[in-house]
Amino acid sequence: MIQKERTLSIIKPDAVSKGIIGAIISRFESSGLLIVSAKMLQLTTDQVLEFYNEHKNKFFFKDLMEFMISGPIFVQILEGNYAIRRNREIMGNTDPMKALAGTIRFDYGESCTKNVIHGSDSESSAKYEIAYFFDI
Ligand code: RTP
Ligand code: MG
Repeated sequence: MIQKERTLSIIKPDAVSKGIIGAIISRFESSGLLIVSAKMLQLTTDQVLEFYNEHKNKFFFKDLMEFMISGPIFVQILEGNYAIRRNREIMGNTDPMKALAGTIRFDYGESCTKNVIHGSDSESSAKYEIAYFFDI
């Protein structure tokens, strides 16, 4: 069955500063996920609070905030068959130590905070997050 979907992906500041944007994008493309729009930007504290609002009271939020404003990010819309689930599979577990071998976070992640990449986790979050960053 084919279910064409779009999802939001963010290459986080750790990955941008390591110069692995290209390596990560290659993994999307070789997994059948096409980049339909992309841009580089730096988040403000207000934007992190808005974007990660569900986590604002969690113990890790301060670290997440400091990390996400620490440098530029690369944001993209990915499109493909079951793109939301497929992207989460390619990313791997939030904790790189628990991620499966061959996933992006297993290969490049340093910690639960510095874990390289974000991906929408449901159809509703994909819709919200795409609209948050793009006018399409
Ligand atoms: P994301 O939203 O970034 O795609 O990651 P995720 O769904 O795998 O994980 P989530 O639970 O939504 O957490 C969002 C981000 O917060 C940081 N985090 N740190 N120190 C910790 O235990 C911890 N837990 C989460 C990570 O940067 C995570 O991606
Ligand atoms: Mg999440």
